[in-house]
Amino acid sequence: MRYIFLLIGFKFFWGSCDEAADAGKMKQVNDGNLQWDERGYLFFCLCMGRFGNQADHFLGSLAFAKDINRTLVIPSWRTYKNIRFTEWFKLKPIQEYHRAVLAEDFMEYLAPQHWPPGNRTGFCFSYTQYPCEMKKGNPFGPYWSELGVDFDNTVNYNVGYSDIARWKKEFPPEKYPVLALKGAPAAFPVQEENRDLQRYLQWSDTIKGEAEKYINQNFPNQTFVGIHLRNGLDWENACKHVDGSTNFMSSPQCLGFNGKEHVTSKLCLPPKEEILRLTQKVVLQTGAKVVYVATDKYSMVKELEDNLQPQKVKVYHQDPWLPQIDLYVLGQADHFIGNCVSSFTSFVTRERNVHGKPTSFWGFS
Ligand SMILES: Nc1nc2c(ncn2[C@@H]2O[C@H](COP(=O)(O)OP(=O)(O)OP(=O)(O)O)[C@@H](O)[C@H]2O)c(=O)[nH]1
Ligand SMILES: *[C@@H]1O[C@H](CO)[C@@H](O)[C@H](O)[C@H]1NC(C)=O
Ligand SMILES: *[C@@H]1O[C@H](CO)[C@@H](O)[C@H](O)[C@H]1NC(C)=O
Ligand SMILES: *[C@@H]1O[C@H](CO)[C@@H](O)[C@H](O)[C@H]1NC(C)=O
Repeated sequence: MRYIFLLIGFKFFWGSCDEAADAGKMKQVNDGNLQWDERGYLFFCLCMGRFGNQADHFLGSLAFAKDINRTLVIPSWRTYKNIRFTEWFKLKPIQEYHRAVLAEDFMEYLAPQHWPPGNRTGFCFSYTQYPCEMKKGNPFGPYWSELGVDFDNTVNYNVGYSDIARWKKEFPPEKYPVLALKGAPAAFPVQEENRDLQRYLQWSDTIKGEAEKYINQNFPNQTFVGIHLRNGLDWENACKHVDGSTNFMSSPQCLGFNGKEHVTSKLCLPPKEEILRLTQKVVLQTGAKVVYVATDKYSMVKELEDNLQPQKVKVYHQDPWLPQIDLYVLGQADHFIGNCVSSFTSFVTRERNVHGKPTSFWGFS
């Protein structure tokens, strides 16, 4: 009975203020609409890396929440502060996949009664009895503090995230209503079988609106090639030692998940000639007159435009205030060329796969 009521509660709410919720302005529910779920909750911090890494972890954790049959407390994204999930993505598609509630709403409407201060247990993955310090370091401390969480005691676990039976047995919801984990219960990079969960990450109207506005003001209705140039100093350093390894960061997205092919420095940090060559090849194939460049550092606009003069191509680069706007535009391109090692690229690749759009990678054929 209780669960039926819960479903009706959500449904009613979706109908009534979905658009406002998408804009991230309105609360997910009004008090009283959100019912406690006796099947328990999964709560954690997306505390590793920047957005690309966090998105990988988010998808694996979403699958895990469903597997252990607990409601997902959707973590805030982490920049230098917590970002409510709905600022960037819609809530409803996630809930179509699995029961979920925003972390901010969980804290406001459910925690005071059902997970009160004084009764909050944190869980750390550990093989030994290493102290479980939930809030030690950045972003762990700020993440929980911004949500108003302090921990009263801790538990160490060494159960793998694929061992669902053991999770259910060792951590039943009757005994542990809220599993608050220090890190995300997921692999990096996201496992092959979870890549398709990307379909439930649908851009908020705010991100969509801003990115579409840029497209419409600059190259409306035109065929365009989107490219991702990951070439900042941190990346140059990361790529120095890749030669010979079979698995490096997000490289399985092009090399495959069984780790047979080798990562090369050309794949990780493609030389300029490779960028000019492949972009021109794709421009000729698609007949595009527009190339859109997203980068963390150097956009190569002049070099690209000079090289594409015979094709009369115009090159755009906006350096948006939010990286998510670049991600959106790259997702819309008629063809995308990305960096196979980058999880930022991987986000775009997965989204494009969901919609059957083609992707190529620098230094890879
Ligand atoms: N706007 C914009 N920012 C980018 C671009 N490429 C990288 N960045 C920034 O750099 C960050 C890179 O970190 P991740 O998103 O985790 O992706 P990654 O390429 O796997 O990099 P590492 O995590 O550093 O290994 C992104 O989140 C952005 O903040 C880009 O094309 N455009
Ligand atoms: C989830 O838990 C509920 C309550 O224990 C149970 O009835 C239901 O079958 C479970 N669902 C799955 C998919 O395990
Ligand atoms: C407090 O925690 C214990 C064990 O973790 C749990 O059994 C109990 O239901 C919790 N009480 C409340 C009010 O959350
Ligand atoms: C782009 O195409 C749409 C529909 O095909 C049309 O409504 C719109 O006016 C076009 N925009 C421009 C700027 O040409």
